[in-house]
Amino acid sequence: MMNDPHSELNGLGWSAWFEQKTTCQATETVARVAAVDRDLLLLVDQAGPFRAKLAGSYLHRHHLAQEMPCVGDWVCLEKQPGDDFGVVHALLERRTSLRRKSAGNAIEYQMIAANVDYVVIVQSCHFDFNLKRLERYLVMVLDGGAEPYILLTKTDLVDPAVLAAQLADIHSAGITAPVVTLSNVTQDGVDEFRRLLVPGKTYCFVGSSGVGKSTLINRLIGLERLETKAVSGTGEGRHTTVRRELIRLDGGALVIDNPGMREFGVVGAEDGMAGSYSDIAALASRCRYRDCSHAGEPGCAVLAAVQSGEISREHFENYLKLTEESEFYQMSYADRRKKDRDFGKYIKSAKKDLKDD
Ligand SMILES: Nc1nc2c(ncn2[C@@H]2O[C@H](COP(=O)(O)OP(=O)(O)OP(=O)(O)O)[C@@H](O)[C@H]2O)c(=O)[nH]1
Ligand SMILES: [Mg+2]
Ligand SMILES: [Zn+2]
Repeated sequence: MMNDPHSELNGLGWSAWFEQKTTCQATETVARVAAVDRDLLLLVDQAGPFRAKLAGSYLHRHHLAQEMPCVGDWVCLEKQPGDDFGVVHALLERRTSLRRKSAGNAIEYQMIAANVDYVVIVQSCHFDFNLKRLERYLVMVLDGGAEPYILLTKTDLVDPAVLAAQLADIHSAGITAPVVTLSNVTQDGVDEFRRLLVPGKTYCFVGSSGVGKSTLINRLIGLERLETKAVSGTGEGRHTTVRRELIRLDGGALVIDNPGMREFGVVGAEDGMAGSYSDIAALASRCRYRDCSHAGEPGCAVLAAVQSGEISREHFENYLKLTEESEFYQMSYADRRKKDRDFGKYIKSAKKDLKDD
């Protein structure tokens, strides 16, 4: 047995792997990043959660996005006894990373989360299911060294035959990652999913906005802790979650909620695509859902225009290809853009959830 002076952190995801990599000085302690707001951090250690900031010297020496702490990171910090505010001096090496290449930048990555054991790729079987997107997520997960789970939600909204066809699609694409299906409305499958969660392991939930990530995590917590979309119709639509955060469940597993990926259609207006696709952007503003993906939703003005021949199918498909790429590479763009809520207020509520009592 290896002597691990930090074993009291095991419940937060610590393991011998990190002990071997620790570069912390004797005067420093170790904690895990539960949430980040620029250079302000919410950390958690065996004593519970507390606030910290990044040392100025760290900011001087590190400039790439992936060098900044992200949710799930382990950090070395200095904290005076009795002090409830820490100063972070270093990041520990990451065992796994969930990250995306920044568009048009060869050396920079956008970090989604670090030291995640399992990434739960969530798609709703109602309108959101997309095999190509699923495959890109799988590549991202495997590239970062974590293990994937595929989770199809909203099974209450589709015919069992539709769900069966999606499962068959996944299977015939040669995807071997475990697939779980559930409904947050009927609770069908929720307990089965809960039983998969292993104490001390970290699960990161990713997927489009509105697929039910926060709703499920709330069920797992047993509290309406995370903000979810007000129940209105089927819930497809705009982003609700704006912050990545690490939450400990009663059963001992650690979960990270994420804001949804940017949706199709919004990207064009802001990313220089508006010029060549301004016709589609203009039509998109008349779709029933503000963040319509033009993939078959009711009241889609873009698809109607394709059907009537007002815009050519080829032009539309090129647009989809482009938006899908930018959507994928800019997952955190929307949440960066989103006005951040008061971090202090958030920390108060988060502190309750991370308390070890
Ligand atoms: N019918 C049905 N609705 C669901 C289900 N799960 C979630 N919803 C609804 O879908 C909407 C979106 O759920 P959220 O949990 O906020 O979705 P999210 O994935 O966290 O979305 P973002 O935070 O924007 O990324 C809400 O109105 C939920 O009530 C489900 O299994 N079935
Ligand atoms: Mg959410
Ligand atoms: Zn549309």
